[in-house]
Amino acid sequence: MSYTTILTETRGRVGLVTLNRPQAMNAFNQTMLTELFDALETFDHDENIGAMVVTGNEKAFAAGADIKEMAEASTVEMIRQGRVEKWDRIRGLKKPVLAAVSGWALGGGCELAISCDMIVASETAKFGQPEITIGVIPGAGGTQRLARLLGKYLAMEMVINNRTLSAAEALQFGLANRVVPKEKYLDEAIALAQEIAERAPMAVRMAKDAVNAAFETTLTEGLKAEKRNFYPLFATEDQKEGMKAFIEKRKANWKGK
Ligand code: DAK
Repeated sequence: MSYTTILTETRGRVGLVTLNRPQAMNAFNQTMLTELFDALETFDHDENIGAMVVTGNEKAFAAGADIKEMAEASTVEMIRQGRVEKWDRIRGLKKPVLAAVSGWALGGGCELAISCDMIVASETAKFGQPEITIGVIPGAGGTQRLARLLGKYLAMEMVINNRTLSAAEALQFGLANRVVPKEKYLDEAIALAQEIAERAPMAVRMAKDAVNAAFETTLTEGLKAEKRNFYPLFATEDQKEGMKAFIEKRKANWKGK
């Protein structure tokens, strides 16, 4: 498929999507949003891919929604464009998605990063929700996800008062898995994704789903969700192979079934 606002490539079993509107700090216009989710869904359906990485460039992961595109929009137009539904598409992805973040991750850019399953950040990464400075609030999950990830007070400060987190703060407060020098963040994210992509595919899928259940529900319901994902794995060939390989002291040969 050919895209105009993103680049896609595969590296081993990793599908890489690069946001590519550098002239606008990778601000999301409608086309880029659609292309991003189309590309991720294509990788999600590809058996040769085990994990995805989303990245921007060194200066900007993404500076949020394209303010110039939506400045004159009415409420009705915003609703008709189905923006909320578009953002929901990332929640439907079954395979892990890693964000490789350098520079600005603002507004929808920060919301994209925290919609991913892991974040590898460069030392220059900066996370923020500046919507309040342009008279709106986050619309792609920022208020909810940041409150769950960081707790009420820091989330409140970011959303209400445009507090930006440095990469070091993101790591300290649990908003990044790791922070690495800016020359290495993408390689590091791809290497991590590759490691995950080489694991038993069905187990990875069930594990992702179970962890995500923790953000949706009570402990009791979450534990039920975990059990629902645990037992079916004993119906997979990979469970037999994984345990046999352990006993035979050899590397497992996953089949993805
Ligand atoms: N939109 C459009 N253009 C942008 C942009 C943005 N968000 N961010 C940067 N640009 C453009 C700049 O206008 C400039 O264009 P030219 O003037 O060269 O034509 C170019 O990118 C370079 O930017 P700067 O000259 O400003 O570069 P600096 O290094 O000085 O500053 C910056 C970089 C990222 C700190 C700054 O550009 C900035 O503050 N940008 C705006 C950040 C922001 O406010 N982001 C939040 C946007 S609102 C929804 C879901 C989500 C959303 C909405 C709805 N639904 C589900 C309904 C999300 C909303 C948002 O994200």
